[in-house]
Amino acid sequence: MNTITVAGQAIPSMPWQAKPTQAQGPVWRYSENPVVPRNPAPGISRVFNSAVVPWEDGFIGVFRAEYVNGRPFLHLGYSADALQWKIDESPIPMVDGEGKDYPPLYAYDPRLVKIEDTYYIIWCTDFHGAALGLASTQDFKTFRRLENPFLPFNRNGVLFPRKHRGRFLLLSRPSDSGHTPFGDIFLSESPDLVYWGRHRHVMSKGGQGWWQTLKIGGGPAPIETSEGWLLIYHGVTQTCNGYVYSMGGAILDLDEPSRVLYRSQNFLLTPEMAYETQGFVDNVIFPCATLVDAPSGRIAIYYGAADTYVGLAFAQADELISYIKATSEVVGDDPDLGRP
Ligand code: BMA
Repeated sequence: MNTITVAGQAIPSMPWQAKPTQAQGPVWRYSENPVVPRNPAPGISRVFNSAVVPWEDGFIGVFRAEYVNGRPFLHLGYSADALQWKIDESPIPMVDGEGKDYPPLYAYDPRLVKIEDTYYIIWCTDFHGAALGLASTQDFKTFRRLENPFLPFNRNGVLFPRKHRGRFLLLSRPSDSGHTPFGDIFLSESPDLVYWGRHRHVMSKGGQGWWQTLKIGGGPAPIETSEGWLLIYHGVTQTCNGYVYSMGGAILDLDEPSRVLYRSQNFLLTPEMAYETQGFVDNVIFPCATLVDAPSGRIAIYYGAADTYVGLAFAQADELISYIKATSEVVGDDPDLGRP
């Protein structure tokens, strides 16, 4: 009997394919991947690591668009079916609190989440080094930048989809100025999206799973379920040919989300297909968004592939959660509150 329930809205029109019989593990790829190919709009050479949400009669997304000069910015994309995307040719116009233009110097790895009646974009921006940028919109026309949550260096921010005890929750991975030779996931909270504190350690890299020995980072916004917050994340290992980015899964306590209840020691998806193993950066799977149909528990996972494409994968919430529990290995003080 299915006793695992998922919070949130029904999205019956979201993409879905049944699990192929030969699929291994609880996550399987969309057969027509990638969903965003190379050169998807004039001046844009690659789109990857991007986030989508339901919007009006269809879907809208914030896409990491790498220009023909190699610099990344955020562009909106529109779709009726969340599979065929039309990417805007101009970047998202950001303004400050007074309505004046306030464009980021660069922008990458966006996450997009709706909290109450507002959509928030969090991304990696420049602030004397890589830092988290934050902006809000209610209509996908006006995008107001808010204060950057943290000092540099921090490139990986993920907001929870609802307030917890009246506060916004943010997962992030503080780092150094380089390509992060270390990295655990931390949790911070804020009453107003300006002041952040009560920092807690959530998850360590490492454990038996060698695929996540170098660093880990949050992926899509956590999904609220009866078993806890389902967190899809990325883990990185270092090989003699460079880094390999895979997808992992964990379940955080609903009341105390800095506690890890379960965490699969196995990756959920690792680079295998040509669009994941060959691209601008080979061997990267970087999940940034999900669409979740709460009544059926269907999950569509959008991930960047090889820093070149947007890929799509599917999972069924109860199967995924059961797998994470069955293969769980919590690492170090993962199960603790993570207080300083
Ligand atoms: C990370 C980020 C991601 C990128 C990944 C692999 O540090 O910069 O944007 O997908 O590296 O290159």
